[in-house]
Amino acid sequence: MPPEPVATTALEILTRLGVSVREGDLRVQTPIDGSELVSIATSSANEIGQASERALEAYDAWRKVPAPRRGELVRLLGEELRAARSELAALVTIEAGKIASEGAGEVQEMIDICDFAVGLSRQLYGLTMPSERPGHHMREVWQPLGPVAIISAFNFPVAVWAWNAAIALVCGNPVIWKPSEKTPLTALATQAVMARALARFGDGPEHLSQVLIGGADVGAALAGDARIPLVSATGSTRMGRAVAMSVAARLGRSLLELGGNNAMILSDSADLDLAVRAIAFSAVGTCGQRCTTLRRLIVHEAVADTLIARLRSAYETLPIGDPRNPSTLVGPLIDEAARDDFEAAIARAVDEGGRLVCGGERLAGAGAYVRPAIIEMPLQTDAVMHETFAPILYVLRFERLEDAIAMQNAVPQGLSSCIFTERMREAEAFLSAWGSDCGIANVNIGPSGAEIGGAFGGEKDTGGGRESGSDAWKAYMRRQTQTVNFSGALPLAQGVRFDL
Ligand code: UN1
Repeated sequence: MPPEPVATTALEILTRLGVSVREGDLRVQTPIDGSELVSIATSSANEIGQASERALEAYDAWRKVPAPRRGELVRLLGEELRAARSELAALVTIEAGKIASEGAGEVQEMIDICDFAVGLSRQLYGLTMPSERPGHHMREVWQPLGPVAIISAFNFPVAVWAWNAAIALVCGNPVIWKPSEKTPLTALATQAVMARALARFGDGPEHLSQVLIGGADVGAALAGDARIPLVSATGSTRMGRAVAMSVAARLGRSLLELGGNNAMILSDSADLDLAVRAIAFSAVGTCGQRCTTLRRLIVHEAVADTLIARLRSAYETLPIGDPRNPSTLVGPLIDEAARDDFEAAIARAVDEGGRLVCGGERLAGAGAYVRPAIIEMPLQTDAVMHETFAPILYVLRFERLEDAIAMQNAVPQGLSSCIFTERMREAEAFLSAWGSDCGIANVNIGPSGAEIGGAFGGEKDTGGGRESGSDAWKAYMRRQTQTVNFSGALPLAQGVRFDL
């Protein structure tokens, strides 16, 4: 019996999750075979304008709800996500083309951040400061901020929303989500899961969590809307720059998580067994479509030939194909345009003096499947400086660690980085103030697959924002310094006298 068409499964999952799809002009296709799943309606200009107004109304009520009670909503969201885990994961695989285990991992990431945010709802701590004036006290209180717009990319179609939404909600802020126009179905499914949590919660305000479907125009409208104090955007540097300029023009706040060009420095002391596994996962996992994907391997001359040979044989046996098949490790690229970019980047790198070690071909048949490529480069040419969202690994050689670190920092992006070494001095130099200039720096771990507990983001063209764990929540709140006088007198700070 032939397998069921992908669209049938997708629609079945949506029905099971209680999502009713409004038909329209936006063609949603599955990267599994490039076929159309459904055509859905985009949000009208009127709906986009209304969303901020509605979010402001929700904000008015939500900020009055005690933070631990707000945490209860996020706890319920975590429960509902656990219940919908397999459906949502399967939909991520169908719509974004992630292999089954990564689809499940993405939903797990949502659950993890919910758990984190529930705890956080009782820990939105501010400092107290000693006042210089007698009978006064000073303290810092973190207040809700207002509606938060979340612009997310196709490659983490649901987890990135959760990083932002779970935190924003406990901080007292409603959320408006613009998912990638390539992955609206997973967003609608997540919104249905959220609706269940809200129904169980009972008295949450309407429109606390909204979704707008559409392209760059929707993002631009949100970025320019002064009713939205924070816009959190994930995607390309080009998109982020446009959002940042529009938000800055109205003196709003933006939180940007943009392109990466992540490197691994591999010392001659490195454990090669470990390194080969880490390289494979971080360079070809998600078909090279993570912002944290390993794109540059900076390897010590003494081990370069051995390592390249080992990588070549590991790449030769990579199971590439239908991401629903449990033995597949490399699924498809998101679409044909991404495959064109992959091929163009390889041609450019070869033109700039690169030697194609392996891969780079397209696979026959439906869907944008490719063989991940390894290219040895003489130096960091334009192709290497540029983030191509596809599985291309550029290999560069070094002799002195200082040169490797300089090379690793010489690109415009600054998201994630790592070193493989068994030498403490090398590891610590890499982690020092004159080491990696990225937001993430790892030792003996690849650059991708971060846990939610840390602050996630990077510097330079990556945008400078931090999401997810640690104290990233502070970006979603308004810091207020409060001074209270209980002295009965009116002493002025700095000893200033102003006696009437
Ligand atoms: C992204 O690709 O936009 O560290 C986010 C990782 C994931 C998040 C990636 N936890 O690879």
